Amino acid sequence: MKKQLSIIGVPMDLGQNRRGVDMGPSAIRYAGVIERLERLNYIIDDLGDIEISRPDRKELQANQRLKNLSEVADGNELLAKKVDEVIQAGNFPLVLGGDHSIAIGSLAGIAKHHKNLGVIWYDAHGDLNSADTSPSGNIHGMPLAVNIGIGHERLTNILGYSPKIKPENIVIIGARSLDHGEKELINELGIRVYSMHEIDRMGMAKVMSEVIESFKGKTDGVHLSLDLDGLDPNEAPGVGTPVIGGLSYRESHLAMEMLSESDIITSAEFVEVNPILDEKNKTASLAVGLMGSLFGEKLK
Ligand code: HAR
Ligand code: MN
Ligand code: MN
Ligand code: MN
Repeated sequence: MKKQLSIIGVPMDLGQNRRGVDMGPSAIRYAGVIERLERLNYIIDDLGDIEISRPDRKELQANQRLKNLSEVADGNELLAKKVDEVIQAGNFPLVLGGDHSIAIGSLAGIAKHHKNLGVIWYDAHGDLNSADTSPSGNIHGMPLAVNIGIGHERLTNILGYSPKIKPENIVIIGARSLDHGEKELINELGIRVYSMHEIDRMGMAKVMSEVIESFKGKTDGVHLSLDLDGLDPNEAPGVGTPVIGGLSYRESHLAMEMLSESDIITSAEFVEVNPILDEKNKTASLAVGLMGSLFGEKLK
């Protein structure tokens, strides 16, 4: 792993309906992310937060099928440029959300530096909706689709190219809430999914060995997009769309340690931390714990 990390906060809450997730980056910083990673001898450059424009109150969610489209697109454009700069400077981008719509900008900035970027989508959801299939119109349920080139042109064409990633380079881990249209797309494109069912049967160690093995030699970088709602809401209550029956902290901790050992991860984002829905910053602290493991913290 590169030793220079650039942290980018994205106070985005317009990809979904519940306010408060825009405070995710502050909550994660408050939970001690910088100190935690500095202790592991990383050189941290905290670039602060991307500016997100606020829609007019009466304009808010004017387009019910793609809520806050122009603000979400603008914020992601800025994020994409920032991430691109970080990679050009030779640093590892660590993006803090914000709702999951920010994966549109992160991946736009990252994928242009790779021919075959692998993506690990750690999430209760598939985030494979488009305006046509979305039950909610919330863009945070769409970023993975956008990144494979499906969705509104304002979103798919950020930084002027599309698609960003190939379906065969994606692995979804922790899924337990997929919409009808998402399931169809998964089957049609053969996207690999380790749902809770497979994780229960196989165990996280086997799942991660398979994932890591499948990326080796095939991808030229792997992005980790970790949505905190992939974890069980008993342990990570501070998320906007909790789904029971999720991954435990232990399983997730093991997954991060195995990724750390494999040394395949080249960029990462942690999203959907909502401190207003949290209990004493528990979810942000858990996110920081997972970052510690991902970046090599281990009791020897
Ligand atoms: N699938 C539902 C939708 O499209 C819920 C999506 C919730 N998404 C996130 N990100 N929290 O994973 O509205
Ligand atoms: Mn998500
Ligand atoms: Mn989710
Ligand atoms: Mn451990």
